[in-house]
Amino acid sequence: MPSGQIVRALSGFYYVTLESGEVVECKARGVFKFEKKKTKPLVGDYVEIEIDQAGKGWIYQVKKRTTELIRPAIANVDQAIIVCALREPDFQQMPLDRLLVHAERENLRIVICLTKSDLVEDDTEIREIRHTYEQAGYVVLETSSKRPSGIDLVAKELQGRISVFAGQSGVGKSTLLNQIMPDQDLETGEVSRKIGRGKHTTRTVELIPLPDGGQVADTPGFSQLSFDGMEPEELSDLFADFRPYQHDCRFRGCLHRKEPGCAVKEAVKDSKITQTRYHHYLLFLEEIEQWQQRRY
Ligand SMILES: Nc1nc2c(ncn2[C@@H]2O[C@H](COP(=O)(O)OP(=O)(O)O)[C@@H](O)[C@H]2O)c(=O)[nH]1
Ligand SMILES: [Mg+2]
Ligand SMILES: [Zn+2]
Repeated sequence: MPSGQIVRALSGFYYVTLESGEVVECKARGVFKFEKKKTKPLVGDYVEIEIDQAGKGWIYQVKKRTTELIRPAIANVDQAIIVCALREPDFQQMPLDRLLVHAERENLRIVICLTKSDLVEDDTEIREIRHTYEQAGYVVLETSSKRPSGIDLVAKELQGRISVFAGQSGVGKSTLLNQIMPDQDLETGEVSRKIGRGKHTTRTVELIPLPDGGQVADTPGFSQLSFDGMEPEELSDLFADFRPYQHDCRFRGCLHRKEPGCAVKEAVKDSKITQTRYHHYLLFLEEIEQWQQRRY
């Protein structure tokens, strides 16, 4: 019984790459159960298939997933490359911080990739961004697809891992991937100058094998970024720069807001956590509480 990995899903068909490298078009035999919930096969799933007498492929078993993303629907991803443009559109910290929370929640390794560095003249801003996120422990890379520069650094981080690219439309994800994998020729979109946003050009979820091992998914990545279902107490653990301090607060379950003896607020005062990161934490906390109020 051949086993392989689903690398693409389209209109009820799953494309499974076997160990031999052959790709078989399959359908799923019903639904599968993991941890008591029913589930459909996902791109990224390791599966066992059967080829019937008519030559049709059937998925009959899906192996346990290490990770499971919902939007994009993809299994077994190890790493998120969070892509932010420095210009066109201008760098904004809030969407980055939001993506970080979601990637942390999925337990993914995280790399921050700052694109379009060719459009930045003064690198003060880049230094500040680096300072904030390297302090939090993240790998921060700068790239330009125009020069080009930094592309090899991204390629190195991708080696041997299954990565998903996350980031707003128009930041340069597909352009970057095209430079890493020139024979893929993914569709890219011109940024509309009027609205300053890119077109939605990337649609299907597909895992693309890398020349030096590993795979990437060219998808819009974490497209629904609500905090629905999250608990307020979970949030500070998803801010990597809060982690060294959050257990030193005077009160257990401290939400680092107005509580006395808060080690996180102390770290903000000492510039070990930036004001902006702390401010975004407070905003997200409020958002989570609002979600909860709506639920109960
Ligand atoms: N100046 C500059 N433009 C870039 C760079 N990377 C991408 N772009 C442009 O940004 C636009 C959106 O790129 P695309 O890869 O489609 O973004 P995606 O939506 O994130 O996949 C395109 O017009 C690209 O030519 C870069 O490094 N420098
Ligand atoms: Mg794209
Ligand atoms: Zn605290």
